[in-house]
Amino acid sequence: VSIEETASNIKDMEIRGAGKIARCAVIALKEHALNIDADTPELYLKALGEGSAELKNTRPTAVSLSNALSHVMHKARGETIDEIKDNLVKAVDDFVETSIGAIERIATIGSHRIADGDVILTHCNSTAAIRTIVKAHEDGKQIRVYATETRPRHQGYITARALAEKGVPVMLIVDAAVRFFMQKVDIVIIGADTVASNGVVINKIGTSQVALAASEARVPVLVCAEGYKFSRETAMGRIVEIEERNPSEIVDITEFEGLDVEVKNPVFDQTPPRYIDSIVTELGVISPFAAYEVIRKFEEESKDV
Ligand code: RI2
Repeated sequence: VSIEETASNIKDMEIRGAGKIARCAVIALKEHALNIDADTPELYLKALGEGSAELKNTRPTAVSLSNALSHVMHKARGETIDEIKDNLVKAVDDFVETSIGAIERIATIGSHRIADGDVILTHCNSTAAIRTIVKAHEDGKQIRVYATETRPRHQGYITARALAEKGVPVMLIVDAAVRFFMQKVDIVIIGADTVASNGVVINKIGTSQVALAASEARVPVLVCAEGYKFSRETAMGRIVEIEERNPSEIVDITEFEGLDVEVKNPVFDQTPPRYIDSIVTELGVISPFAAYEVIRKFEEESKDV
C-alpha cells in the first residue's frame, strides 16, 4: 500500500487504534523506501522524510504514530542508498515484531490483575486492553465485560464482537450508562493513545468520565499501554493536541439548519493520574506517576543506536 493510501485510511479511521496506526504507518514507509527512485543518499533520505511527514500529519493525538515513525527514521542511516534502505527495512520489521510482542507481554502481566469472577468495564476499542481481558479468559477465569458503545464511531461494537468471538460474555451499554453500572464493576481496563510525562492518560473521549465514575465507586482503573505510547515531547513541555473531527460523525448537520447550533466533536480527553490505579506496560506495572521513568528508559535505549 502506498503512503497516500495508508495516510488516507488513517485519516478516515479505516485504520484505527493507536498501535495499529503506528504499525501500518511504518509498514507503508517501508514499501515507500523500497520504491524510491533517487540518485543520491541525500535525495533518498529527503523522499523518505517526506513520506514519514505525510503519515505523521494524518492524526495529531496518538504519540504512537510519531514515535514509531521517528524511531525507524532514526535508524535509517548509512553511506549508500542500499545501506539506508536495509536499515530502515530492518527497523520497521523489528518495530512491528516488538510492538506485537509488547501487547502479549502486557496481556500476560495485566491479566494477573484480573480475578476469577471479575466484572470488567472497557471503553472504546483497544487491542492491548482486549488482549489482556482475553488472556484472563484463556487462563480459565470466569469474567464478564461491560463494553461501552463509544459514540460517535461505535468502536464498542468492534470490542463486543472481538470479546464475544473469544467466548467472553459481553454486555454492550451506551456511554451514558457507565455510572449506572459502575457499582457492579470490579475493574476498568482501557487502552491509551498517549501517556504524558506527568502521568496524564489521553484516550478516547469519555475515558475521563469513566475514570471519574470508577474513582467514585472505588473501582480500580488499569491502563494498558505499550512503551512507545509514552510521549517524550510532553517531558519537554509540549501539550498533546486533542483531535477534533468532523461534526458529521455525530449528527447530520442539516438537522439544525438556520439555527445557532454548533456541533463539537473532540475525540480524545485527558484523565489525570490520580484517577488511574496502574499502567501496564511491557516493562511491568507502574504507577501513572512513574510515567517519566518509562520515557527516560526508552530515551536511553534509542541512544544505543
Ligand atoms: P490500541 C484508539 O484510538 C482508542 O482510543 C484506544 O483506546 C487507543 O486507540 C489504543 O488502542 P482511535 O484510533 O493501540 O480509535 O490499544 O481514535 O489498539
